[in-house]
Amino acid sequence: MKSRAAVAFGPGKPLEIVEIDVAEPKAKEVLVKILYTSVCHTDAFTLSGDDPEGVFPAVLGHEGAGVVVSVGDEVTSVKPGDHVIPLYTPECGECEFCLSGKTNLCSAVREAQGKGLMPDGTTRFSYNGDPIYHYMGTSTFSEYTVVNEINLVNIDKEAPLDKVALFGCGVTTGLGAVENTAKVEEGAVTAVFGLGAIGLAVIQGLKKAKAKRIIAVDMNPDKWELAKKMGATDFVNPSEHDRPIQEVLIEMTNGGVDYSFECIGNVEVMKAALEACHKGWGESIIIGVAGAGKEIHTRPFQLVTGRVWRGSAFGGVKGRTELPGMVEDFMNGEIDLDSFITHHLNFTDINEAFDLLHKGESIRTILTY
Ligand code: NAD
Ligand code: AHE
Ligand code: ZN
Repeated sequence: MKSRAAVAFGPGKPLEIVEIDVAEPKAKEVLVKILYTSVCHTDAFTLSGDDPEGVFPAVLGHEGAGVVVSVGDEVTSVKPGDHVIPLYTPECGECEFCLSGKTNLCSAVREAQGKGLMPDGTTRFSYNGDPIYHYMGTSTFSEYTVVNEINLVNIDKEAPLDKVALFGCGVTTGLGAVENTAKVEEGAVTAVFGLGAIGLAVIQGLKKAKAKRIIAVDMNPDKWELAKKMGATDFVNPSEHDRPIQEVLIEMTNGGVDYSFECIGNVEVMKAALEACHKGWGESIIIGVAGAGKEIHTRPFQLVTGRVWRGSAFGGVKGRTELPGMVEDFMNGEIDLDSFITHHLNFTDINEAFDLLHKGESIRTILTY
């Protein structure tokens, strides 16, 4: 079938809205009509050419929601008409990773997914007869997309898809990093570096966990208002200090924070976030995605003396098992999604959504097909 899509033809180039061909779903695959998508910084990261797994031309996009159109053979968990959220972290429930009880990283289709391919080594997208790559197992920047059944969660039909699309990445990642990865306890002293959707969702999670202090760190003071609304108690702008920001935080907290979260993707900030942690027990969670060739560094003594570095992907959340519950929490008013939605645009204005994100003017733009 034909589908409107925003195609990334090459690194650093604006997306082009074109009509692509989308093939029928094969066995264990599903054709989904995406109704809403938003842009996460990771899409911008891959489009920039910094992603070692970035392949072009591709249909990017991994934060969206839609309706099942048709299913391939052997699909049992969804049917046409079901409302779904595509998951870049799938859940097969059968692989060594899924069965370990230790991680949400499913290995069933990860290798092909990282190459922009379906598990049979081919793509379902083409343009003028040439293949177009998939992205993160989701490709929500096409009105019709084909995904593996295990990359989909079936959700409550009553849930507003233009809001719960945010569970596809940003909000789930931030909330999960607090609850599953850091396991923050009541009364904790915390710092959050980077106040985009991820950092703000971390703040919302910290408020829920009853953290005593939530220090929000960002170079852009315009982010403070929303951070405060979400529950931040202090704001620090590194550009207003002429010494390492970790020193400022250690002084502010009488020895360092119990937990810090890096939500930017900057390896120098990752070092600062780790070193801002309290000796003996402070834990720093890396959420931000850093570009090809970048490496983290600190004196090993920082770890010898009890600080811990952890990473978090999709907030440690097992999407098919846990997202229906998070959707219900939103419906019951326990999770705020509305505050993240700063802009609405038509899908064809997707490059404007990228510009707003780059300029720091948006948190999330909901794009309507
Ligand atoms: P965003 O662009 O909306 O937010 C980033 C924020 O960081 C901005 O407010 C910006 O002003 C601030 N910032 C940039 N440089 C800074 C610095 N040196 N010091 C302080 N603040 C600085 O991005 P986002 O969509 O919230 O994504 C944030 C990061 O999280 C990205 O790296 C993204 O790729 C990553 N991410 C990771 C996961 C995961 O599962 N691990 C999931 C989603 C996003
Ligand atoms: N492709 C990159 C890594 C990208 C990355 O770290 N992705 C995060 C999700 S970002 C969502 O906005 C993630 O979940 N990673 C785990 C995984 O299996 O991809 C690279 O460096 O090659
Ligand atoms: Zn994302």
